[in-house]
Amino acid sequence: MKIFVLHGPNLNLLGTREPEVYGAATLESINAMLEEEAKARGVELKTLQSNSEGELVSAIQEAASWADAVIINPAAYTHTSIALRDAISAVGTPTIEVHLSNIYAREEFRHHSLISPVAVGQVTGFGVEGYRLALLAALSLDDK
Ligand code: CA2
Repeated sequence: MKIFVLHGPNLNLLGTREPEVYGAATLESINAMLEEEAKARGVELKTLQSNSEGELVSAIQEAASWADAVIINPAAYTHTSIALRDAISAVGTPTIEVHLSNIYAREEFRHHSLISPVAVGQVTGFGVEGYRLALLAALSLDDK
């Protein structure tokens, strides 16, 4: 099984700013944890972070030719990007949405996700652990 992990805008800042909201882990450490989990389970994993909506759309399109599942934290694009939603919907690769924080316990504008209607499911509010849960959820798709 091959899994693509996509991190959206500003997530490259993890561990350097706002640790009270997003925790102390860096993006590098999250990716390393995921690589380790994937290796232990015999799964291939590729990760990408981009601040650019277009780059994320292109990455989703390109991954359709090789990825069995996508794990995405679309960050602020969760709440704004019809382009990302359309890409996920168009390619049909099973996609799991992840958020470090509980978006429903935060500002009103974060309560609505344009991505969740086209995702298999959403993990929100469990910090870094949410990525591990998403990986397990992606693996479980193989049994479906
Ligand atoms: O909780 C999440 O994972 C979010 O996707 C994070 C986004 C936010 O816009 C979503 O509503 C919820 C923001 C990512 C910004 O990441 C930063 C990391 C460190 C310092 C500042 C921003």
